[in-house]
Amino acid sequence: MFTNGIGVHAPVNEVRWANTGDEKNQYLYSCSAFSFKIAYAYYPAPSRPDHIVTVTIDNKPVDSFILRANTRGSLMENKYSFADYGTAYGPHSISLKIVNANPSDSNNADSHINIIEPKLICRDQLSSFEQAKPKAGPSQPAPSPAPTSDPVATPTAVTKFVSDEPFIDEQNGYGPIERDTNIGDRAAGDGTGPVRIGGIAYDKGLGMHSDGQVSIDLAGRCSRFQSDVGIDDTAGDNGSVTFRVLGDGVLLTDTGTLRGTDAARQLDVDVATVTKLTLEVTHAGDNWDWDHASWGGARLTCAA
Ligand SMILES: [Ca+2]
Ligand SMILES: [Ca+2]
Repeated sequence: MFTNGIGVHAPVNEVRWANTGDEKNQYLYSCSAFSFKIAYAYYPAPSRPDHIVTVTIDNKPVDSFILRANTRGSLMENKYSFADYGTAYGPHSISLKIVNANPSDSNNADSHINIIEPKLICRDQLSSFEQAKPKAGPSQPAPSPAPTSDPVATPTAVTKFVSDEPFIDEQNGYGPIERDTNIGDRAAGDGTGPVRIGGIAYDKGLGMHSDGQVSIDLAGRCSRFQSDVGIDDTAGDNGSVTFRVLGDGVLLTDTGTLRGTDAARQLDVDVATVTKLTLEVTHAGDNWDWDHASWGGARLTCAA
């Protein structure tokens, strides 16, 4: 793990890591794989050209793909095992090169690109992503709504809180996603209290910020997803987001725009056939200011 992310800007930009022994650069030769996600910082951006991303290992291009201008980019993890490229003991250098695909285009105004969670898998080392552990929520003297009892749950069903589950991928617009607290500031774990929507605090939940997305593996064992959603009270009357729930990439529900002045919206989604559940927050088409997006009491009903 190098950093949580790196912002780059076309027309041409290259990020390179090498065996310098520098504090910021791990010794690559103790590592077995490299991964990253990449996405545009701003979306939509109608005047933007496509961009070409090239991955180079030991000065040899091993992959190249296009970041389509009319998308946010790929939120999937791109992973490269060094053994596949003849460097079983780790390479001397790796680099990511990002190039404006339209050389005659001099307007790079919308070409802000984020390299998200560039990550090394190394011996005796876990990435910070893998080290991320759920933490206990703050004690709450104020009354908080417990999850309502599930009328369709059978005696063999259990309630699982999303904030207690491992994330199989995640992206967040401002620092990492917070478990059981509001988003706070940019640092991890700096939430200022529980997620709170319309004056109601929730012991469990997720503090997110647009544009963000998190996925968990349901393994086909869960029947319902339920959550209250809204702009966190830490944003006051500011902010505007949409909350979306996707199952295996298919949109299941979309709240439309919710603003800081809106009450919490209750979601109750059938996920019986879903393997990969994705919770997404968008900036609702205006901007990212104060888009403190909270999932209050986000939970699943699953087979015991
Ligand atoms: Ca934070
Ligand atoms: Ca917004």
